[in-house]
Amino acid sequence: MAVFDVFNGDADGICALQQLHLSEPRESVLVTGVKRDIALVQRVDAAPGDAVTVLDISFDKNRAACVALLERGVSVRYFDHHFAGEIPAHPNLEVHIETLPDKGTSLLVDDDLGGAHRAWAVVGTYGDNFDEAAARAAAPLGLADADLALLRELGILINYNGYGATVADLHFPPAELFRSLAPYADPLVFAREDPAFARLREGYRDDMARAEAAEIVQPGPRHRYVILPAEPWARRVGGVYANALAQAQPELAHALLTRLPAGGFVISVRAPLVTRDGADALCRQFETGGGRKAAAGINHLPESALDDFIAAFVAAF
Ligand SMILES: [Mn+2]
Repeated sequence: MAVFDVFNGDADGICALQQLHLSEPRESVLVTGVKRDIALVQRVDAAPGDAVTVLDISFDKNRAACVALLERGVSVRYFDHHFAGEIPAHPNLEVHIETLPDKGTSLLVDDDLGGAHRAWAVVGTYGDNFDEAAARAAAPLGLADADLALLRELGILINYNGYGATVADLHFPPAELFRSLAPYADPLVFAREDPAFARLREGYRDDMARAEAAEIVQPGPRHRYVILPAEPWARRVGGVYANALAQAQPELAHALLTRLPAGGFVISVRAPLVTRDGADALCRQFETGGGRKAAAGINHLPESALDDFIAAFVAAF
């Protein structure tokens, strides 16, 4: 019988899997990708009797592939906190899905394991930006402030490693990063001793420094945007830098435009943090736009539509 572990390549996905492997050490086939690569179950080549665990990717986006596995006689165990839609009842499907605003997959796995590897759940929860939930989960561990801060930094760095257009953009392919973490029962030891941590910390600092050197344009009274080049560092750091800009100027709306290798832009929009509204409505005006009220994006804006986008951005906020 073969075992497959399918997981989002961000911190929440990796730390969810880390907890399961520490509890049930096993050989498995790892199926993962960049953070936004979420249609992963369709890549699983399982046979009748095999077992598949899926972590931190929307059931809605993987329903058809899961049903196909179940019909083939494969058992599926699913942990996630994104929109799920309808979940079929099947004797070989075990589901742990909750869609609370501050509970990620690492905490769902932590529930199932009775808190056995809590420190890793805390790392994954910080990675998903659920700072208060992470601090609450960490309270029983009685950590010193500096150690809690190190768990938070580790979560941010593993999350940062997941951003890129393809795995080639990343410092570490997510499966490789997982294998680096796997021997460590204590994430603090990983952070202090493993060279992968130092490399992520340096990469993060370098990428942020390059982003901060790019010109910030102010096309309106409440509007700032930045254009980044078609380089791997820009694709890695864009989402993190957009959040940093928004936090530094909470009254302002922000747009981060990253040039695509084939021309045009991929865009991240952050509504002013004081209102957290309007980003989705702006982005939906463009063909490949979508997202949430506070944070939305456009997957491909042609170069010729740049002026239209800036005008719509100024009109929207
Ligand atoms: Mn998550």
